[in-house]
Amino acid sequence: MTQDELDQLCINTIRTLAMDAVQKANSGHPGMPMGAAPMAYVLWTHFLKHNPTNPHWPDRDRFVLSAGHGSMLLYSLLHLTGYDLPLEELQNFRQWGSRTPGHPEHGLTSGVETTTGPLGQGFANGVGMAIAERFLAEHFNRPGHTIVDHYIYAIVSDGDLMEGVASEAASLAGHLGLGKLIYLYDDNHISIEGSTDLAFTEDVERRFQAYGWHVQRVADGNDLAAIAGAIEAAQAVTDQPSLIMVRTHIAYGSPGKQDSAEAHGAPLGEEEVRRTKENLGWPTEPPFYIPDEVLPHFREAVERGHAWEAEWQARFEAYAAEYSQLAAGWQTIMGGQLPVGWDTNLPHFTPDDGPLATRQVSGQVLNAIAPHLPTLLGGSADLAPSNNTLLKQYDSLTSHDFSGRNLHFGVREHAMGSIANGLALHGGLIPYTGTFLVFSDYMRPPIRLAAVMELPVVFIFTHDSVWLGEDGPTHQPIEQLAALRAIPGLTVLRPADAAETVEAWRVALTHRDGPVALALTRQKLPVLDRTELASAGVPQGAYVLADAEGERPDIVLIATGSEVHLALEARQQLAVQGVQARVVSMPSWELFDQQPPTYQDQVLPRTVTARLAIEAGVPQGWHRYVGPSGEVIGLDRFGASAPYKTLMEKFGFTAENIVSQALALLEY
Ligand SMILES: Cc1ncc(C[n+]2csc(CCOP(=O)(O)OP(=O)(O)O)c2C)c(N)n1
Repeated sequence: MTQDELDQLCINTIRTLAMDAVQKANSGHPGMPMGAAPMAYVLWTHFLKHNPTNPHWPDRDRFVLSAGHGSMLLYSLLHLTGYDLPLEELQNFRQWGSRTPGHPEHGLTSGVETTTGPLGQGFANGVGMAIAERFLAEHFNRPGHTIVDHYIYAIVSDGDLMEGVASEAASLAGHLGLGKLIYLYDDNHISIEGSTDLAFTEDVERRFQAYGWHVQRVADGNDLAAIAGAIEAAQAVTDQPSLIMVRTHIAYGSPGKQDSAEAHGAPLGEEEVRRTKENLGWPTEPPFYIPDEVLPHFREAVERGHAWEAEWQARFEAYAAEYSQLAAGWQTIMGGQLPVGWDTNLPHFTPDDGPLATRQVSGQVLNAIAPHLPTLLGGSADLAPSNNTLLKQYDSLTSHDFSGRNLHFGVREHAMGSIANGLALHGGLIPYTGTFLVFSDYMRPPIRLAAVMELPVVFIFTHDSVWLGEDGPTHQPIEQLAALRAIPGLTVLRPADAAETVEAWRVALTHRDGPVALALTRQKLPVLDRTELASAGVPQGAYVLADAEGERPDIVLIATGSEVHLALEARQQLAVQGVQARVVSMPSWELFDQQPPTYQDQVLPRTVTARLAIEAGVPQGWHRYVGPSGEVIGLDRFGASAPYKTLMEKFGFTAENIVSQALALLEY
């Protein structure tokens, strides 16, 4: 058999596995894998530096299937090249408990670098991975010792390129000159509704050139030599990301469905599968047929992978011999651990420090921990001075200097979230982002995906309530806290003062199996006197900050963030009237929900049914804590443009109103 024949056999194996799996599942997307199989084959057999038996080898190339609906392409490649994904898993495509879900899921299937499916996300994740690669190379490589040196490849589709998040990410990638980023564009002219002529007629080539990308075209997606040549040329360009536009045909080989949107998201049909196999010169039976010559050829990846990793390991040992501290640091961070002593310089605050906005405290914490966490990397979507996200002792990360620790995302919240996910996915970095809480809506998709993937990303949100004041309703979050709390697996923290903010950061950094959102104030708040009040019980999610005098509280006031101070004031006023109130500060619902029932009952005793929650946001969800006899002081309307103290008066966020509502609850 000639090499050409073997290549065709391998490519058609990918195609037919995709067709058969989708047909058997009676659901899925056969067309994309069939069209993109040749480019994937070239990339995976000639270029991708990976080790199928150790998918976590840190210096592997990353491969992102941004067009996640074509998941069978990836599953075929993983199986064929020798990852832990037996053929039975492909035969169980999209079934309960399989490792071949409809869209690739990071953490479930070995070799899947990121969860994709929501178009555009993988594109932007890859940009984060490429930033991570350059940053780590800059921080860890030493002359004669290269331990970080890999590419980030992706296959992206029309849908990916149509999504705004890809534009944001592409723009930043071009700006930063991410030369290790090489994307193959499955330019098949078809999306779900039909031809891309319906809605996508821009000049992609010139668009990406304008972003600063190196762009090439491959006229025939079956021309393996042209694809290989383009990848080589892309590798040779080290100061620009690369887009290789590969003209492909959806459902290539299918007599009835090639170039048709019908092949996008439905099985070809038994008859069409048979005709396609015949057309490709393939036996029509059995399904999931892998010719004898094919597997050994693909499985050469295993040997190659071993050799690559062994060679890297030897390099790492030489590096460790010369730079033992760096090597130890590398192992700590790549293991996802925090260096010992990372928290030694965490600041401590007392009321003598005067009033402080929690965003200010957050900035101080970041600056205190940054020297101990050399791979803490983040920034803001052009709001660093407001979000207090700047690491003051460090430079900006620029296209010329990747040692910088301040990442300027530009006004690109959506890509910021997805890039931060990419930083986390790459490994070795502790990513954080910053913007106003109201704009969390602009980055909700990556926050959700960070939660789906259980990624340790810290999302900083300042200006966390209507009390940001004069900017008015467009900038004042109302429903955002509730919306974030609705995301499973996301831990939302809204600290009430400096001490709670420090502890919130401690939680954020030690919480390694999911994202954390910090909601921080614009306005200054007094530092609570912890000699009189309880210490900040942030890890428990809620704690008794100030208890009622006597045995049992008449009422429990539950508040978060800035409203805790109002609750404390109300407690004192109630005491004058003979009502014993307990104040519970509740920085995090999620953490409180994880406490044992005994603790929950200590904080919110079942026997005390008079409960009043106070939070400057929609009341949605609070009833589970205040119960049927409780009440919520919240905001069921958008805000208004005015000084925040006026707004507090107008919206009833005063100690006096809390007192009168409390008394009403107690039917005084
Ligand atoms: C954010 C998002 N919107 C919508 C979809 C649904 N969807 C899946 S694939 C697709 C477009 C398909 O076109 P293309 O990207 O060209 O893939 P191909 O048809 O070539 O397989 C759409 C709209 C999605 N997955 N993600």
